[in-house]
Amino acid sequence: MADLYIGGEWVDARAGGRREIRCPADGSLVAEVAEATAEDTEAAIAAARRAFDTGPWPATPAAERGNLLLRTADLLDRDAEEFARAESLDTGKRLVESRYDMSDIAACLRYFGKLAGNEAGRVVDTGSADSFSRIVHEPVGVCGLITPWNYPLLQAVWKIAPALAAGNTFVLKPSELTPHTAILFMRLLAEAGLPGGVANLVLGAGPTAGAPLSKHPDVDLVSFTGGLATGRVIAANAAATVKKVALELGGKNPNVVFADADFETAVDYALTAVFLHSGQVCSAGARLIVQREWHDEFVDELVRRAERIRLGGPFDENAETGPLISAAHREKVERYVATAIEEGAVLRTGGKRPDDPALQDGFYYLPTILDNVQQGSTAVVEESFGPVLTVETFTDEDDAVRIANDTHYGLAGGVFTQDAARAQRVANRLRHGTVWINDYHPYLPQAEWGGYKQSGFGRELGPTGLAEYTEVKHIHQNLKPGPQHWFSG
Ligand code: TXE
Repeated sequence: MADLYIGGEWVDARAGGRREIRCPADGSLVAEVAEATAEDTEAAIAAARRAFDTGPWPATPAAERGNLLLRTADLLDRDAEEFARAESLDTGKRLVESRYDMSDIAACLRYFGKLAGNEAGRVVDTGSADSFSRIVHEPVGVCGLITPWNYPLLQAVWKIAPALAAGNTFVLKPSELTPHTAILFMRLLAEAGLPGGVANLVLGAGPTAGAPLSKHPDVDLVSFTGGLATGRVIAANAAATVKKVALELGGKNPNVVFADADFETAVDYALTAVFLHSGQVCSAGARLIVQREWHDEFVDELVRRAERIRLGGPFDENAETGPLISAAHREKVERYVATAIEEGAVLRTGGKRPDDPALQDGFYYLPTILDNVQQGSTAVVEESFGPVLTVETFTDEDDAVRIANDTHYGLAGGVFTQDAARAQRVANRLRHGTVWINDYHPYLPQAEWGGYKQSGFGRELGPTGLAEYTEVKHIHQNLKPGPQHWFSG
């Protein structure tokens, strides 16, 4: 089936490549999709360039662009179940979580749909009645959007919605592991009335189908969510043509628990923070940093509860979390745990694949807790991106902040305490882009999302998220034009 979307047409990969998509929960074949090469991506870039340079979209009034996003949100609500099932088959995540994702996506479309018409620009005070200056926001141009497999459509729409609201055209390359909701979403955009060539979709591997989006001179902006190593490659590629770059590169997110927190609440959130979607969340609270006097009791309780987490496939209603995305990813998590143990971590639970015969065909890994990890060790420095919690302890507030900030990442973190002043002090001192107090993981489309340090740069969501996709132009008008006579002759 032709499932690359280029210039408003569904086409096959020019070289005829195909890729099997298999469900990580049981290895079953979901579908075969086109595998693009760089040539296909270049054709998609050319289509996006034409649509930007000569098409109607960039000059469409912002409120109309916003209305298109609002219509798309309504269409997504209509088809939410089909989308959720497709997302679950590709990712292996529980259907109930995919349904949440779809409603978050519709909320994001509505947020940017409404924001689109509010980009008013401003008048600049020139201090003179003889001139008039104003600032306007314009689209950047052709955007290359590269997204990962953990929240496939959500992460794509965090980029697509502001890009379209601002009047850009784009080429999306979703993860090669999870292409289906991107295909379905292109159909919705077309149904909502988006002109051909504004939205383009290529599918396939990063180094082949994805790389032109960070290199090609006709791409003006590249926005990437994924791993740190790939982010560095993309930023380096983009430097050659000085593209605008936005990167979200995950985190090694601290969850700081003070001994004055509500015990039950803190335990419960500590579990959700790290084991939601088996840890495959960029903001996963994978580093528990707990006050020393609570350590033993708190970790014992976490272990007890982690051992009761039920694993299962997307349509198993008893399952509480699902598999990892691929065999290769599970091997990465296994290597991470083995290295942590070699470096002195104490394995308190998990650390292996489940024995349940029903789970043997999927890429499952047991919820794992590693105690006594040392600052600077691999377990504390590197993302596992799996269901693995590491435990560190602290003595006082300064110690907690120092440990929580001791990472080259800076995406998100949590603080649990019943002392309101302490909560604010610690939140202010954490060098992480989002801090949750007595909470973990809530997501608001109207609040900026992005990382400090090597978690990336540029912001998604919120008004700044829209600003990432605009250029700012200053238009200055002389209201009393006439010769200036700078030069005597
Ligand atoms: O990610 P990649 P991978 C982290 C997590 C994970 C690690 C590696 O720690 O274990 O990254 O995961 C495309 N030019 N995160 O290998 O490579 C690729 O096809 C252009 C955190 O799956 O970053 C896919 O579409 N594109 C993260 C996308 O980049 C390229 C979510 C992400 O893949 C490319 C996922 C290239 N040269 C993993 N190489 C988060 N921030 O949430 C790859 N790609």
